[in-house]
Parts: sequence; structure tokens; C-alpha cells
Amino acid sequence: MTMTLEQVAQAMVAPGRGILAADESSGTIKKRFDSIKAESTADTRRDYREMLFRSTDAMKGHISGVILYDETIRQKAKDGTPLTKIITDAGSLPGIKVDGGTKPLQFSPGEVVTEGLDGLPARIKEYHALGAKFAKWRAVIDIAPGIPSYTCVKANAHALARYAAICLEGGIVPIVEPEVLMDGAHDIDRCAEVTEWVLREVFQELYINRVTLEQIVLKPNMVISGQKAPKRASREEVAEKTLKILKRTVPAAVPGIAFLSGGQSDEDATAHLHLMNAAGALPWKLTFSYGRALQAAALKAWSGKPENTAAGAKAFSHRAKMNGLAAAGKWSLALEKTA
Ligand code: 5MM
Repeated sequence: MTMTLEQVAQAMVAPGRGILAADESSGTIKKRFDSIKAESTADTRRDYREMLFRSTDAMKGHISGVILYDETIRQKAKDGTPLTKIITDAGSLPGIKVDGGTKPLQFSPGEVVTEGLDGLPARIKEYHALGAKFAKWRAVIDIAPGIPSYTCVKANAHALARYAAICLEGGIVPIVEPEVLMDGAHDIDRCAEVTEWVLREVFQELYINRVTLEQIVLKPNMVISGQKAPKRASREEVAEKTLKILKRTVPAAVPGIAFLSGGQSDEDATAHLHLMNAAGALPWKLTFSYGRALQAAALKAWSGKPENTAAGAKAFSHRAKMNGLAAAGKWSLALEKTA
């Protein structure tokens, strides 16, 4: 049965479920594999991702969709089954990263803009035929003294909106991901200020580009202290300030917000999501679209060794379950430790 764009967007943020971001580009997955001293080849990348996608408890229970990289959407499992079939058989939706990565932004030292609009309609058509139901484009905004600049915020918001319009025209739901990085030494209030600005620009550009808000999923950062901040805000403050900024900027027509983890610890990412969902009724669904915070434990448990496949799958299932509970506002530290 063909799903409408609205139905796909709703399914991506279905209660208690969220998205697995497994769209690391070749350079990023190599860095991840380096950290466990595993070689990064087409086969090892396939084995690792096959392990995740065959974690039936996680996929059936808590993963609504998986963001894939170009290589992965075309890959077959060891037994010849397309990886996309393993995902759909588990009741999850395959998605695809379509941005071309970040490039230095002209006359804006230290800032980047995401590229990849050239030829995008044709690529969307091909990915649609390969089974992708949704796509992802990540814009990156850094905070440091004197940045972000208006030029950077505007250029990235405009590209995100053009991408979203191209996806919808091609029959694919766009995940709109404006990421304000948490790498700096800034405090949580500076993150709140920049996140509010970025989201206002993004929704203005989505409107100008005639994007139907009911057909998208927003993937923002949480409002959080920079990693190098001398004083880090509490989990409660992160939840409270993130909700405050989202309520100011995200129209209720958007079906759901699926956060990125951005370098938070596994438990922080889960706890923050839980606190927001436990805070009371919200106009949109709030869930996860985590990469590192869903995969770090599984990657370590697997460590590139086939004999660790069951342990890796178990670690992934645990994080998926914890985040599924957080998406329903039902997570607790006790469950984290005992489950
Ligand atoms: C999985 O990581 C994604 C890929 O990034 P590269 O293009 O740099 O390889 C990344 O876009 C990811 O989907 C989001 O940042 C969310 O991941 P985190 O780890 O921040 O939750």
C-alpha cells in the first residue's frame, strides 16, 4: 500500500519509536572504525550495519526508520538480501542522506555551508526507486566568538528549504536538520539564542519555498551547554530550555521533532528526551534520530569481530529500548541499569 507523505512523516515519529542515523559517510565511518581498531571496507561496513538492522527487537519495537548512506542503500547482506529489505521486513522505513557535506562558506571565515542541490531532483528520483521513503540534509552552524554570521545562517536555511521542496516534489519526506554544534565553550543561553535564530530562519525559508509542514520531520540539536563550557547546565535545564525554544519557533503543523545527539553521552541523550516527554502535552511528537548515542555501545561491543555480533546487537537493542521509553516519557535510571 502506498503511503502518503503525511503518513510517512507520522510513521517516522510514531509513539515510542525513533530514527537510527546510520548514514555516516566514508570518512566518518572510518573514524568510528579506527576507534575500535577495525578496518573500514565495504564488507566490514556491511557486516556492522547488517548487525544493527537484524537486531529484530530493536528494529521492530523502537526504530521507525533508518537513515542510510549511498553505499548502504545499494548493499546486500551476506546472504544476498538487500539491506533495505531487512529494514522493511522489520516494519521500519529506509531513508537516505542526500546532502553533499559541508564546504567553507565564502567570505565567512570558520563557517560552512552544506552543498548538494545540483542534480538533486534526479538523485531523489533514483533513491525513490531504490525504496527510500525519506531523506536527510544536515546544515552545520558553529558557535564561537563572532559567529555564526547572518550569511551562514541564511545560506544554510535557504539550502535546507530548497532541499525540502525538491524532496516533496519527488515523493520523499525530508528530514530538515539544522545542527547548532555543541563543540564550543559557550553557555546554554548562547546556544538557546542561536538555536532560536536558526529555527526562525529555517521556518521562514520553508514557507518561502512552499514546503508543506505536515510532510516534514525536524531534526534539531537540543539547547545545551558547549562541550568546553566551564559550567554545564543540568539535564532539567536542557529539557526546559529546549522546549522553550521549540515552542517559540516550531509550528504545530510539524508532525514531529527527532533530535540529533550531537556528542552527548548515551545516557544524557536518553535522559534529556525523557524529561521533555514527561513534562506534559506537546503540539508535536518528540523523539530521537541519534547516530552516536544509539550506536556507540554497539560499536564497542562488536569491535569488528564476527564472534561479537550477538553482543553488538544486544547493546544496540538496549539503547533502542531506552530511547523508545524516553520518547514515551517512560524512561528511568532504574530501567537503564536493570534492563
Ligand atoms: C550518522 O552521522 C551522520 C553523518 O555525518 P557525516 O556526513 O559527517 O558522515 C550525521 O549527520 C548524523 O545523522 C547526525 O548528526 C546525528 O548524529 P548524532 O551522532 O549527532 O546523533
